[in-house]
Amino acid sequence: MTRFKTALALAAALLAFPAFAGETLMIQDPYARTMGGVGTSGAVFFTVMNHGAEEDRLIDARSDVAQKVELHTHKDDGNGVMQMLHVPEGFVVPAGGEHALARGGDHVMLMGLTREVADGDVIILTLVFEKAGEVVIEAPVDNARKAGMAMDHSGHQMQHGQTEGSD
Ligand SMILES: [Cu+2]
Repeated sequence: MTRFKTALALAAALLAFPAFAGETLMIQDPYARTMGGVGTSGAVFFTVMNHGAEEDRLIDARSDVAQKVELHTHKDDGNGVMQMLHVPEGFVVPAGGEHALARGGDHVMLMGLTREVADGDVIILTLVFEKAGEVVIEAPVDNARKAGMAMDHSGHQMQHGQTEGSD
């Protein structure tokens, strides 16, 4: 393997254990943040990519790591204060598109942790989609992670066509 190809293979391997559901939905880059202790709360973030021809909808999430798991979003209350709201109808993932759960926006809320969860621990979460059904994901706890640090796939694209003589 050339060094370049090795680097590409490594980059591909680092693309955060994508979970497949009937080959139409892909859960990209899941991670969680928690307060840590039993009874405290946490949140899980990821991007759902929909490779299907029909839209789907994330309608529920379950995990034994918390007493209650809800789909939440953040909304400005009009006075510049961000409030968290439960979104029982869930989040639409458009056909051929994606929906990102991210800091300051939509997220899976973990309320009342049933055990202590620290950095590096992995939270098992079952996502329920209207059409694709249940998808189980593993979200590593990463409290040090900064917002907006999602993997940039564009750099990957840019390298195509430049493989000649790159070594
Ligand atoms: Cu929340």
